[in-house]
Amino acid sequence: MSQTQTKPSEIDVAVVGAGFSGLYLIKKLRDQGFSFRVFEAGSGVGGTWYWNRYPGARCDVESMQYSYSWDPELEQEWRWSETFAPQPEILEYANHVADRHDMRPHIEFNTRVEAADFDEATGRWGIRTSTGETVSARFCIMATGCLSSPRPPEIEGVDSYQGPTYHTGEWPHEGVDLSGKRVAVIGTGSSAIQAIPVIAEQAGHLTVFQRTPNYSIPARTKPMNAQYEQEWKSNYQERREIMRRTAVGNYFARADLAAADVPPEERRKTFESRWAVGGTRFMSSFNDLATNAESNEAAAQFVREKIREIVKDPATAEALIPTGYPIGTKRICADSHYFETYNRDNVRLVNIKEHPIHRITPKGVLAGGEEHEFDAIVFATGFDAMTGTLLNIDIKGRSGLTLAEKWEAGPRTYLGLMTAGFPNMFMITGPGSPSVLSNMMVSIEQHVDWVTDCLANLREQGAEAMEAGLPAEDAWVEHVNEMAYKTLYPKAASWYMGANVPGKPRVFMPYIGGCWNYRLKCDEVAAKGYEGFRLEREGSNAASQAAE
Ligand code: NA7
Repeated sequence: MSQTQTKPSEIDVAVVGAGFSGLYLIKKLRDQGFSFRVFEAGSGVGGTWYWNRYPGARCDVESMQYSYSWDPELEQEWRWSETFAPQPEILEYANHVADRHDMRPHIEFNTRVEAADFDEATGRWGIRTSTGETVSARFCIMATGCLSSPRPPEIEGVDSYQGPTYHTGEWPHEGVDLSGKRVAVIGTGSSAIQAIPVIAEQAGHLTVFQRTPNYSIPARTKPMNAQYEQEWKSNYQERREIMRRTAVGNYFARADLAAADVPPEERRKTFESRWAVGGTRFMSSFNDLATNAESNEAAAQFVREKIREIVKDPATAEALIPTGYPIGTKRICADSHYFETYNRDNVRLVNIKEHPIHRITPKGVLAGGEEHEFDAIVFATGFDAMTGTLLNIDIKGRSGLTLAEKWEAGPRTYLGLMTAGFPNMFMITGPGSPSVLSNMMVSIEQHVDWVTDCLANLREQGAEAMEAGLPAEDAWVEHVNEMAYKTLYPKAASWYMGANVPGKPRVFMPYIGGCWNYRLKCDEVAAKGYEGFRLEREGSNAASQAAE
């Protein structure tokens, strides 16, 4: 008997996705006594950590900081093996949480939500799934993740290739044996930078096709030190609170000095010490690296020198040097021996800006007039980030307006939580919220808490519907934009800007104003009776603007 036959088709809340957002939603909605169902396209929990099983995948947030704060016992019991957890361990953690809290009965696996249709007459969402069922839900919560629609390579001839191809974001669960093989990796973003050193060790020969060189800092992951772990475990709640009060949701020392205010030798010393510690915190060496072009260039120059020191072949080193965009404005990478990998005899870099890929052939890749033959091709070509997954669902709001129509010129949300015209549809870490610019665990918990408190509040006051008001949404979109353009971020053709997808509007999608400021704003809005949202009370069709 299928799971769905025993489930109600009328529920309070439909949740889309069983990653870390979906799992925490289960905990909260169950505690609050809502009826709900969770739909998950994969066969297991974990979201991004379920799909991204490519060799070398690991988190760039320290493991002690990349976990839930809502289970204090688990926080003490769970043991991470390394300072930066590898993907299998994070997936194990997600599975453990699901089992420990008996969450699986709430989740329908292998079930993709294909459409969500708002019925104005009933004020309910019709959620149509890939099993053919349509569920009626008062509320719909999109816990669909920010990097969950892998982008296939738009390269001519892909289908003609006769060997196996793999996308890092859809890596086979059974693993891939690349030993002794001639392998191509196309792309040099975070995924490729993590995968390349591991693939190089297995493969007979590896060729990397690079379009844009990337800045990367050594992660310097190491086995978990018992004393360090204990320090965290003895101070967890206090440190979690400190994390919430930061701009990016991480616990580490931030400089309150501007690079512009210190002499070059001192800058260098600081960069050296951050490089030695490792990880993306390098970008917090000074407080002006994201805003001051000269300071940023000093940091970029430092990393370029490191690349030249590490990579022995000068021509390869030069090809790997990132130029033309400020450091950190494409997501900064954290690697384990990435640049060193180019010193191996079995690794070759092809700079496709100089030797463009003409097409993929039955045997391999034709680039710069040369045909490279491969036994396997790995596409590390990224994602249709932040909006791709939402827009792949046929979402229709009031008057049949589709989300794709509404977001034609880029995503428009109020606080990244809701979008006007789509009542009762919430997004977890949606565009217009700090999301990918922060420790996702911190942002996920903040959003799930805010949304579920909101649902409880609506229930208490007998409100049936809530919707982002257009004026508040317009003001928020303007604010998100204004904040982004105070920084150097819009200068890069990044996935933050939608620039990696041809035809996608160029809009800086996440909110860069900082996690803590953002949280204060969300809390203030709630405290003012959901200021800027429109609430509809029971028995009344008239929407009322929440108290100013
Ligand atoms: P990214 O960061 O979007 O990287 C994708 C890479 O693939 C990047 O180097 C692209 O070059 C390259 N790319 C994309 N399409 C092509 C084609 N057609 N030909 C050649 N090269 C191409 O994705 P990741 O998966 O690495 O990382 C995504 C996020 O996941 C990451 O930031 C972490 O937050 C986790 P480009 O730079 O566009 O020139």
